[in-house]
Amino acid sequence: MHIADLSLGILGANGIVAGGIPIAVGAALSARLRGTDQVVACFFGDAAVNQGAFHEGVNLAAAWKLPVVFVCENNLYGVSTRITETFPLEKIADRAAGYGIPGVTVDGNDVLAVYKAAQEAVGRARDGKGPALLVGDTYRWEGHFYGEPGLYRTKEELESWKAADPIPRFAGYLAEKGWGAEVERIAGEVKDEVERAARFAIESPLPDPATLLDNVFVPF
Ligand SMILES: Cc1ncc(C[n+]2csc(CCOP(=O)(O)OP(=O)(O)O)c2C)c(N)n1
Ligand SMILES: [Mg+2]
Repeated sequence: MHIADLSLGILGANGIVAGGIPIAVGAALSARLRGTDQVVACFFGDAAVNQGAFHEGVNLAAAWKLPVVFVCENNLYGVSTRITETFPLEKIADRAAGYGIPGVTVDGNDVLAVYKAAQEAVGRARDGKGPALLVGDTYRWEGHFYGEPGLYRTKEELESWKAADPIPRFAGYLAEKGWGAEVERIAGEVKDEVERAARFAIESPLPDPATLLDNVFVPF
């Protein structure tokens, strides 16, 4: 969640549910003012769509036709609250009609379906036609936080979603197309890279406490 890398255009995240949405709209306005062809992809959970910041951000982006794609990962729960307890419509994507933008629901565990829907929404945004709301139906296997008892859902529900795991599903598709060896090669490379990164972290010295407040305050 809390990943940032400005060199890759990843502006970061924050712990405020829906807090990233107005920031994404600001980034899209910045792209417009700078005259670039950048499109902002803004990710949030199902809980975010009931926040005021969602309404304000999506509304302004729609009114100004800003280049932003709002991507909602709908995993049915905000922490332990099932979406049916807090959301009156059948589909989150139906909210888009209230802003006059396209709302698309996609199987979030189908890599190619997500890619295709994202490609369309990004192309539209880049053509100056404004934002879209893209909702991927998916699931979170683990708790919202570590050690969570998980009493709000059944074992059967969890198991049925594990069976729909997008990774083996896509790997199976690639293997059918004759790309099995390539998938294994990439998986091996990724495993090595993760192990190298973990070793680097373990072997690196702890940060100097004197740097604690670096990047927290703007120097005067
Ligand atoms: C404005 C705000 N209210 C409440 C919280 C406490 N809180 C943390 S996560 C969360 C719900 C997150 O739901 P969702 O985005 O669907 O994430 P998931 O539980 O699926 O991981 C809440 C209410 C918060 N971080 N920010
Ligand atoms: Mg959720």
